[in-house]
Amino acid sequence: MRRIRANAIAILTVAWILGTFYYLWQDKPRASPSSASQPRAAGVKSHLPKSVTHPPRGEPQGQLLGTFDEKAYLLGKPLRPGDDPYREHAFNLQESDRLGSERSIRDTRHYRCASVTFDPDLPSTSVIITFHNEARSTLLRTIKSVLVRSPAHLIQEMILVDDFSSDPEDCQLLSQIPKVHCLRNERREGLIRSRVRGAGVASASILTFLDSHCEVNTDWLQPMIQRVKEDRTRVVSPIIDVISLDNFAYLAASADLRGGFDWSLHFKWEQIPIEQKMARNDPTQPIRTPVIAGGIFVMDESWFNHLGQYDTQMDIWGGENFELSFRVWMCGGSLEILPCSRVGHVFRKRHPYDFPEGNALTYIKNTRRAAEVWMDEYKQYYYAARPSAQGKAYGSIADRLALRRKLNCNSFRWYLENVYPELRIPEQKVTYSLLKQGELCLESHNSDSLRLAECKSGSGIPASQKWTLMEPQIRQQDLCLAITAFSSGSKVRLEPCSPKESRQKWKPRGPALQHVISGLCLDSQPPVGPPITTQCRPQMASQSWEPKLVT
Ligand code: LR7
Ligand code: MN
Repeated sequence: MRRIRANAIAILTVAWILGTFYYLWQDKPRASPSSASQPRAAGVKSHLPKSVTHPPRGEPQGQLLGTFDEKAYLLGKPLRPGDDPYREHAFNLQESDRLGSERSIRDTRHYRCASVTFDPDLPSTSVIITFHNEARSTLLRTIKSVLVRSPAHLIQEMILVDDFSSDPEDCQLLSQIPKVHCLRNERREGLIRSRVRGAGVASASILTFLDSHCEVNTDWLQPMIQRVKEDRTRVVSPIIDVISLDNFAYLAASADLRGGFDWSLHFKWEQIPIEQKMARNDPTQPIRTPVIAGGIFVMDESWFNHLGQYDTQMDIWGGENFELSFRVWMCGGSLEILPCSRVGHVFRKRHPYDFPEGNALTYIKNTRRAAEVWMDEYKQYYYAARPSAQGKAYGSIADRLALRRKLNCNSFRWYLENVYPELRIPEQKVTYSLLKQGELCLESHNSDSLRLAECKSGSGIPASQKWTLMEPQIRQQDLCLAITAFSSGSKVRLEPCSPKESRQKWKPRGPALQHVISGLCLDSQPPVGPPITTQCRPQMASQSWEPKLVT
């Protein structure tokens, strides 16, 4: 009897110690963020690949892949001895091939995620994966992880969009797997148009986008479908774990990160603001994010179409995640990261594929389109951070501006105030100048009218003589110089600045100031009366406005 009691106590003690360790390990503080595009892995040991694999839940292995011959597929493209394993894919192909089509990975979620429950009647999803020359082993592992780690009834289909890879069989053969369909582009389109094509044939009411080198983790799908089912305007993504590009170890990413960016439109992971972090008493709750990384997210299909899918004039890679993120927030939706959903992704240091127009030009074209359509007057900070973007071609944005009007979206200012107040607005180096004509200066009076008056100097310069020349605007605080009619002789006055107002757009022409659309110049004739616009004759004294910087 005593022996039994002693044993029971011993067992309980061991269980208690193990439990405490498990708890501490799960709740341990996470590592600080990295500013690179790869999230810093949390302070846990990597899960090095093992040879053991769990049998897929509910589905016998054979039925899962149908007639697909996995061995033949993988052996069809072996890495030849002596070849650089990083050359073709910018990750270690040898390691990826060694892992084969499936492996077990550590469940990296917070332990409390395991007890979260979901509606029994969640809608199913179409999974869309676009790829250009993906390695067979990573692509197959992506697909198989979805089939193995998702409840079968939630996967309506998987749509592969082969973006004109060199070998059409990479995709074709995979369509022997039940539920897997393959579309092939007849020319290289880039991931944006490829995703739109995939979404176009999707039959489920919810779309799930994945990169072609992912491994989804335990119960990754249900939290995302649940949130979108409750509110179709939510666009949700998982925490993106890190699959090492060298040894393919699966590493847990920090759960305290969200998506952010700087003014050059460079994506980065950043810490959740401290107040939000303090308020988080439930680690299973969603994290609001200003932008998503872009590759892995779930979105209601009708909401995707209503919001205008993607900007299909963006090419190859880059920028579409900003365009989508701004659009979702500004047009009535929201973006979330769901900590109970985890998907691993192979982060790379370089693009393994070519950009027909060059990498830099393509990124500029795409981000310029996002900035021009969505960033209003704040686009000036984008140009200031990326001066090389100025003057580069970006095509017509008329359709996207029309879409923005039709959807009646909020301003970028609203987005900054409500969604991303942490984004620091660069200090404006405002320089003032007088606009001199001989001894006289252009001056405002009675708030909106103009006249010429004797120039003041030194500390005696009144605000009414100080102008800010921010092409195309000529400003005094929030008021802008504007014509009142497009014909010669138009009165010129001050009115509240509006970035789209063409009556407020000017450019220098020699010593004269020319109104951009009418082509007329600011003229002080009649001599003492208020200035008007007349035919440009920049040599004329009455059209000459000499800027003189003042402090
Ligand atoms: O021409 C192309 N055609 C394609 O189909 C170029 C690429 N692709 C495919 C490619 O095979 C891959 O499946 O598009 C996908 C994304 O390309 P990657 O994996 O080379 O780029 P990435 O991982 O750096 O991509 C991140 O940023 C992109 C910006 O355009 C997209 O939004 C990607 O989806 C996005 N990936 C993720 O968000 C996963 C997490 C990484 C981060 C941060
Ligand atoms: Mn990727």
